[in-house]
Amino acid sequence: MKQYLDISPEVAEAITTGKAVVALESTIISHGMPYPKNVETALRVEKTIRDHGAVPATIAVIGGRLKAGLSVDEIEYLGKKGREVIKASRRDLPALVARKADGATTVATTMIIANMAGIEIFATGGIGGVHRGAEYTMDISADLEELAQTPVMVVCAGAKSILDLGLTLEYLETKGVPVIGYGTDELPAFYTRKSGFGVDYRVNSTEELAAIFRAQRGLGYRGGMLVTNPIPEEYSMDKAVIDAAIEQALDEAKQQGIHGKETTPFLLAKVVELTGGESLESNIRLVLNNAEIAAKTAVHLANWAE
Ligand code: PSU
Ligand code: MN
Repeated sequence: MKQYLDISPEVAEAITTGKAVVALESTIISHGMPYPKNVETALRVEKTIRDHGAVPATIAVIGGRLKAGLSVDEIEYLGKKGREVIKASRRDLPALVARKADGATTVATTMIIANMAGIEIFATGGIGGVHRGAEYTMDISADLEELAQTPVMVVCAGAKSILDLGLTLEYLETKGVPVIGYGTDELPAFYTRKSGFGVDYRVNSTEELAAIFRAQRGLGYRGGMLVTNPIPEEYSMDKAVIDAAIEQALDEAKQQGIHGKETTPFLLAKVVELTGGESLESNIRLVLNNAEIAAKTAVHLANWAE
């Protein structure tokens, strides 16, 4: 399987010498934000990770090669192509590799490629989950199955309420995925710090995040863990504003018959359109915040002594 993988020289050196490394996804670049903010943010996130003592490894598929660690030009290329790039979840990798095509990696595929490269931790904005109405549509993100089977810690800001957050937590419980609140007892809802749903454990230090991940490995579990880190108070949005935008986005998606892999990107873009730049700015801030926590945790993981 490693015959399809290219690790950048900097990331390869960090992995072989046991330095802290943090993986980053690329769907957030191509589908999650408009150009050029997406490229600017991707580079800022990489810088935040470096500033906290770790090496960033942005992950994507380029010309059919699975890439761990992108150059600035490659990030610019994906950012400019935007939604023309194929959004690649688990089921897409075989065809992209065989066709030598490009793909932007979701949480699921970023976990797969990070794990292949030997990277244990990954920072992003929000994960996919169980969509509202999934009891009829069966629309459940492959991200959840990946968390169940791939040993990578994912640091996010919870999930947007475009999803059914209660069902998402139930699914994760069934699959045995620990859901940690970083400094909170409540699952954050991406743009807001609260959702009304409790997490499994509240953890207040990055040392303890590393300890739980090491214990999970020691127990021989195959899956990963989900760390939910609330958006900083000063950047969080008004709940009524964001809820109204999400309801409208869901209505429009229904009217236009949006389904399958288009659903998440459609809803994300609609919410940004309806709330102007405010939600985009919040999105950027929370990703930077997650990058910081992931980098600090990666340093503890790299320095771990049994
Ligand atoms: N949720 C967000 N921002 C995102 C995504 C989800 O708040 O950018 C992206 C991530 O790449 C995630 C993917 O893995 O969408 C989930 O898509 P789907 O629901 O089709 O599995
Ligand atoms: Mn889906």
